[in-house]
Amino acid sequence: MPENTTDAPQQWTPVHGDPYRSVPYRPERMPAEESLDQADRLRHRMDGRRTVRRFSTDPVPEQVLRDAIACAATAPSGAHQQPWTFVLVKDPEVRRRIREAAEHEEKISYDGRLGEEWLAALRPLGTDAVKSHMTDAPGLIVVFQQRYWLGEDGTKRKHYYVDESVGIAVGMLLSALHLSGLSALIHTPSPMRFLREVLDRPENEKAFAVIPVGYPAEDCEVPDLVRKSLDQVMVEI
Ligand code: IYR
Repeated sequence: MPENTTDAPQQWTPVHGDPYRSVPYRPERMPAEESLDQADRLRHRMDGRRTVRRFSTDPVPEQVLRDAIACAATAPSGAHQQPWTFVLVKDPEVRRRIREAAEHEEKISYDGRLGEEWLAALRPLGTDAVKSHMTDAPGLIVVFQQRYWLGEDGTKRKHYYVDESVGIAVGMLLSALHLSGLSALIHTPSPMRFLREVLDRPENEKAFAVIPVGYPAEDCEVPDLVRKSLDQVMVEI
């Protein structure tokens, strides 16, 4: 890698910062005891996360949502292209329009588009086409993938590993929200084209997920699910 940008190839710009220059990275080494303790506590806190479909309308501190989005935006990404946009939807009218359009698509899906096998897999979750969480939950975050970079003059440049990058970022967002005391639902209305129109996003962006955020309703219940044990999901060789 060249040490400075002068003769560095620039073909995939724009970049943020100067990845051709390296800077020291010396995070303080955490003592093993503390590491074990942190990991064990984190594991249990994360295990307490549940997807919530019934939300209280109580407001959440908006800054928590911004901070969680800032956490998500620290995710690693292909070629550090950071191919994501997080839209924090506050306007109740816009939320109402998103709900209406999502319910329209979901109704078609639940009425048969998903197919019998998929509908059977969803049945135990009790989901249906009614998406009241989109207007009940006080926060709504819509995540878009930037499928490619689009310059102001219309120039397009390929983005790499977009699904992986945005998937990781959304995982970090859900973790940050949970660890900040909020509950969320990851919702993937399909097809999602309407979101680009309703939220007036550019042509290079494709909706990835709609995430209502808030506190569980007082009478909220969740399915009695059991997670796979570590033995079932991990192989050590
Ligand atoms: N997108 C639909 C259906 C749905 C699909 C899966 I996979 C789920 O885990 C839950 C729901 C909906 O949001 O209702």
